[in-house]
Amino acid sequence: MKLYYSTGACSLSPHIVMREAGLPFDLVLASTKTHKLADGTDYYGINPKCYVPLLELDDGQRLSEGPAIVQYIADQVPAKNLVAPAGTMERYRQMEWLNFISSEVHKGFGTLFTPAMPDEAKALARDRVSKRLAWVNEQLEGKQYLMGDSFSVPDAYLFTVTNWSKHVGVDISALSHLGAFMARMAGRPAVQEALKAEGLLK
Ligand SMILES: N[C@@H](CCC(=O)N[C@@H](CS)C(=O)NCC(=O)O)C(=O)O
Repeated sequence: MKLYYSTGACSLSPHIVMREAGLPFDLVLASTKTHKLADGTDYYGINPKCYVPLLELDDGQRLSEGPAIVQYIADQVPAKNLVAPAGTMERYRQMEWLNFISSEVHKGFGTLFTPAMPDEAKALARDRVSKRLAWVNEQLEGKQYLMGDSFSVPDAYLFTVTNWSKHVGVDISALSHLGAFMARMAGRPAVQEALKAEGLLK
């Protein structure tokens, strides 16, 4: 499989899950700034949605949308329990988290990363993201990961988006459970490998 990513972008989430899964894959840089691959190919021709992540399967099919991609990857290695079996309540809880992180947190951060966005809109987005993260912080009380004691795919996504806080002035220093979660995630070998591969960690 081939995973198209941009450094530190939301594609870090499927990148982490790939490494947690231990599956072989090629990591292909498709910078959101240039949208060119290393060989000059225009990435927009590969993904007309014009964003990362994109997963290319061995049969050539292409799957987009981070929440779908992480579930697909995790479903390839059921023994690793990266996602609950389809049809179980636990799986719906994980989908509930993935959707929440996507629509309520990820896209709020998106506004903050948009240079042309007026400061007033950014202030509103910062406030909203902070509220959402404060709620997540409460949910993490007494838990190691979003689903309890073990890692599952929404954790990779939460780690990825929360990691943006420091770049856009979202202060999470008072959110101790979220802070502990971030430290726990950062200590996972798969997360360290993914960060190193993207040049985000020495
Ligand atoms: N709905 C998509 C959104 C992906 C997305 O927002 N990707 C951003 C990086 S975090 C991107 O590639 N943006 C490039 C651009 O908008 O030009 C998903 O969940 O996978």
